[in-house]
Amino acid sequence: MPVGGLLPLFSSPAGGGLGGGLGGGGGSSSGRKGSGPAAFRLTEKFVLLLVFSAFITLCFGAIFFLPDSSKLLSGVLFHSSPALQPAADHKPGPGARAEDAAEGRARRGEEDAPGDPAASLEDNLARIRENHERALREAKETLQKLPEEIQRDILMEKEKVAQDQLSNRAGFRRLPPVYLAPVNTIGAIDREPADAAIREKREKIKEMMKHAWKNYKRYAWGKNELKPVSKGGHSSSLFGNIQGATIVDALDTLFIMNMKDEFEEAQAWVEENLNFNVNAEVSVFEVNIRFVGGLISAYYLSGAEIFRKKAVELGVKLLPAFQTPSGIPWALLNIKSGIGRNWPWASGGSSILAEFGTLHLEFMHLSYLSGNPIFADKVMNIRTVLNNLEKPEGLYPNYLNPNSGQWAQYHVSVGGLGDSFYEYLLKAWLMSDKTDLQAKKMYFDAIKAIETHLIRKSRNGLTYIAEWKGGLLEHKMGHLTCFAGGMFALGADDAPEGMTQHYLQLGAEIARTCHESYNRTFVKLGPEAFRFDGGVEAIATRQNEKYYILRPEVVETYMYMWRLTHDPKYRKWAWEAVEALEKHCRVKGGYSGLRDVYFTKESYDDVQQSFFLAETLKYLYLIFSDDDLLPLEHWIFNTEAHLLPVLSRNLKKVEDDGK
Ligand code: DMJ
Repeated sequence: MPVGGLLPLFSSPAGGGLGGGLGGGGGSSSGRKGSGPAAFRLTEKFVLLLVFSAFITLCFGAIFFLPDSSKLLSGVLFHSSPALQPAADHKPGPGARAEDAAEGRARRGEEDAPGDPAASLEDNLARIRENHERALREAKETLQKLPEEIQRDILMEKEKVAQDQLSNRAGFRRLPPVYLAPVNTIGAIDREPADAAIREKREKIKEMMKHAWKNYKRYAWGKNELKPVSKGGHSSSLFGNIQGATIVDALDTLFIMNMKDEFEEAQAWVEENLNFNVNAEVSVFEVNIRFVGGLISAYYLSGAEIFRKKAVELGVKLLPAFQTPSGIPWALLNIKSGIGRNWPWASGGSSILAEFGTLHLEFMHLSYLSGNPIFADKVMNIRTVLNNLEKPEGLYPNYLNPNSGQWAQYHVSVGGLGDSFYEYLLKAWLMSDKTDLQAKKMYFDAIKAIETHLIRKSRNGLTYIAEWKGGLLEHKMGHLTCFAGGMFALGADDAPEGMTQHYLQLGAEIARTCHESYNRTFVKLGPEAFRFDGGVEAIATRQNEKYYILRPEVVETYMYMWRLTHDPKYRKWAWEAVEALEKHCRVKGGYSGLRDVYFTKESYDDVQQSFFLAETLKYLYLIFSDDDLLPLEHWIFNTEAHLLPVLSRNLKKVEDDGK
């Protein structure tokens, strides 16, 4: 219906009405400019009456057919949805930034309007028309849906409203008190190892950190990562245009290495520059493990409020990723619009096990740190979905459709796409102070199935973890999979009756295999993936699997094996890795990955990955430290090696004592 047809009803008898302003009614409407309703002929009045009653009918029809009529009422009649209105206490304080206020306005659909009442009336009309048309569209769509679909949409809409309210609430900016001491001092303060040779090695690793940091600072400060050969900034699409990944990833390593000045400059950068109010599509998983994890870790270690505030702020930004029918989050999220999607390459639009299964630890802490259970609810729902699903042979496939909540493809891996999901089950158990029995059961059930269906021994006795594709094995193990040695050993203590030694042994065997994958290369650093078929063992056979990108998983396993067994070979192997890194990856401008670990001449990939500072150097440093630096009973390492204290025994108790 042309809007111009309604104009006389809104015109003032004194003339100068809206017809000219809207100009959409054609000649007839402009011809009536200035005349009141009394001037209409009877037929005109009749037509107008008809048009008016049709409009009213449509509005009411739309109201009753829409899923959430209260929202429609506020949207159509009052054109302000409660979900999008700021809470009464959401006022920009004196220190509030201009962008915050502008963003608030944008979210409410406001513009910097001049004070012209006619123009604002026009705006109102345009909004009413827009709302009206949208309501009609939605009503039509609703009529075509099945009752279950309507039900599901209503639930999702309610969820969205709740989340929008949360994001807008000042509550997240006024965080509850958290009583840290003595949690943050347990083993976070460095002591020199007594043994001089070990001290020297540890000092060398600290020097490596200084080299990596100094060059990042010199050539790529504020960018996500460093290009150590071409000496510039490197930005991966994983973080959209959130910046500073290396700074946030490095914070806790700087802290535990007692690099005070560097930690302070990193903290200052976070205070002044770390900005999540950007139009960025990010990987929910990567941003969680590196940024949320890095900030939480820095908060617990240093006690500086800014880190908690930033972690919670970012956590809130990630919440819209969970707006799917099953609550299994999207892999990618635009943190400004809140629109999520999955990787285009992921089987049937699926979410990835290792991604949505690697949020648990950080989100449990976010709830603790914000005093809001929403984060924990989200990850506990993921847990419930996974626990309730039928598992093929007891295994967890890598792909799950967030719409149907069903597995999408029977591909199972303890390496890429699956890895840290298993790690987080175990660590959820440990981080809960061993109260999360469901996590414990799921973990031990899962690794039992993995052992039966994926773990094999090569002809020459190397234990490896293959990939499972619908019942068939691909005899390949990834560098990423090498973390599992440490995981098996870390969980061994709580294994079912009589299995502790078995899992410690399994950890040691995986460590040995991964060491072999390093030892069989020219540079003594391992390839991205190595195979146990076609007559080879622990060697990469495909060109595109021969690279090394400064990954930590092998030294991570050495760290756990060292801590849990004190077998000196783990320090020896770790030192071999240090020497190889120095010889082949160190360049003037930092550390670079290699394109081919079997090649005698280094071909650099020219990226200093942020996880090199977060993980690789941290694990190496810990191997040459005493066990009382970050004792494993108090600290859990997230999958990016960020530190999260065990929750209930430490924090809950401290919190209760503090009250
Ligand atoms: C890191 O970001 C994390 O360890 C993650 O779990 C896997 N990939 C990299 C390091 O290889």
